[in-house]
Amino acid sequence: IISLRGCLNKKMRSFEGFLSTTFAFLVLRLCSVTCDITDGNAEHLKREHSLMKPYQGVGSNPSSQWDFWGSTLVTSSYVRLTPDERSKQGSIWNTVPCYLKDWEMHVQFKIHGSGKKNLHGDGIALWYTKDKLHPGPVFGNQDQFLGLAIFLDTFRNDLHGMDRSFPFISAMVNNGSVSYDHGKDGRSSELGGCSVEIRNREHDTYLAIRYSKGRLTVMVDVDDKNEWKECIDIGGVRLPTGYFFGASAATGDLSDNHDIISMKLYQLMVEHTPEEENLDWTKIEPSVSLLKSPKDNVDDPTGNFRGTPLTGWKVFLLLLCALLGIVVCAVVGAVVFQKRQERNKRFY
Ligand SMILES: [Ca+2]
Repeated sequence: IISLRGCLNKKMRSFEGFLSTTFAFLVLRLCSVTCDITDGNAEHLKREHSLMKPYQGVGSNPSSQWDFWGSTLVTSSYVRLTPDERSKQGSIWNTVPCYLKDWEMHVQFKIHGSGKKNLHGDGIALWYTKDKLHPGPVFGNQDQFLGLAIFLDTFRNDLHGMDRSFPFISAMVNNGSVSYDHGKDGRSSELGGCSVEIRNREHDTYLAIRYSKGRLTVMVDVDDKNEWKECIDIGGVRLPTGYFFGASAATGDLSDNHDIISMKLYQLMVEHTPEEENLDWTKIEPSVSLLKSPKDNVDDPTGNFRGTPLTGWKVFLLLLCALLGIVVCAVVGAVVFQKRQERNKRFY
């Protein structure tokens, strides 16, 4: 009985060990998902940069921190940038420049209309730019802007780009020199993106933009699961402080209701080195230090695309090289190990 109990105890202990390890793992997992994001942390919500129901004073009150233009209609439950009508453009802008170095913007939006599949457009753009209220051809805002744009493009203009489905979300950083190419859905200047079903959803749809320590992350929550899914995550992004947040939308021959329900800006508590702190962050020029810069994506005279994605056989070759490398390392390691063992034996 004693030995049986001992055995049981041992089993229980190992089970407990297993449980505690699993628990710790689960907590860590949960943390990596939730602790990563400020999610509704009211403490860090910046009201002067946030747009929330019932949008008190927006448009009518001179002291309002938001201003709008074009077809934009402010009701008590949504801000409609465009109605479901042809050739409309509208935008809404935060009039207070943002001097936070690290931030996260949560946008609740609703894109809906009577258009059937592929017969709707054009989408919403979210902005963090030097200028505000400058109407133009890029989803109702000016081209060759300075700053960051996130496009929620619902209409495929480029019939050659069938490798991706629409709606497509993409990011662009501009120092004022690059034009957004509507005909190619901005593909030549995009930094990353993903296809997401964001139109005519029954439930609430959200998008989050996080900018911290040069890293730009875009996440979406559109499946009514109350969880963020990563869409874009790139490093080496430089954006100044002192720019304005905004949202714009446009319709063309095809249309949709483009509604913003809320824009909530959270400050991220991130430490910077004294050198970083001493920099004048308002003087930073928007840029991205990728292997390929957005400009390098522009068609070159030979008609080829620089920085095209790796084709199948190139990926295969790379994988093969990696595999060979691993095999060589393993063999060398084994030989060295064996030699050492033999030497040890000789000493005895
Ligand atoms: Ca488009």
